Amino acid sequence: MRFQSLIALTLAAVVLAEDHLVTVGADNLFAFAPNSLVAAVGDTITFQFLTRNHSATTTTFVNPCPPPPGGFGDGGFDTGFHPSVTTGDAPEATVTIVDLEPHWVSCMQAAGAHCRLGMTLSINPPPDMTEAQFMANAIAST
Ligand SMILES: *[C@@H]1O[C@H](CO)[C@@H](O)[C@H](O)[C@H]1NC(C)=O
Ligand SMILES: [Cu+2]
Repeated sequence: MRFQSLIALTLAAVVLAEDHLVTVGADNLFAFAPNSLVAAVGDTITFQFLTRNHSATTTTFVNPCPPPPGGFGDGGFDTGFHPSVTTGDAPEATVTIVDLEPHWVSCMQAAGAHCRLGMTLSINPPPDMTEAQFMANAIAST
């Protein structure tokens, strides 16, 4: 009985953790898709790098560009650069969400040039800090 409960709990944990697929550079755009998502602790995000040579790197909401190498903040991340390939499967990088804080993501490429084109992704944005505002901050970054 106790053993069965343990198995049930383990299965529940496995089922509850969700992987969120985010494409990077689809249609050759400077964009993450989707560009906003809600993730739980233990969820993963798999970035699929489709074109050019991008990174997914956490940064600040107010002054996003360029994101710092290694990524900003506790629970932040940096996939590093992933050049796209012309044959075979697209490169992927998977990160695990470790808290429910907002995380603001952009691309480090070209000293922030991609970031300033509005290449942004919001993870767990609170109501008063929207993806639209984050993108506007990125475009206005110096
Ligand atoms: C990808 O971008 C990084 C950073 O600019 C650069 O160092 C690396 O050489 C690039 N890779 C390719 C294959 O272009
Ligand atoms: Cu980029």
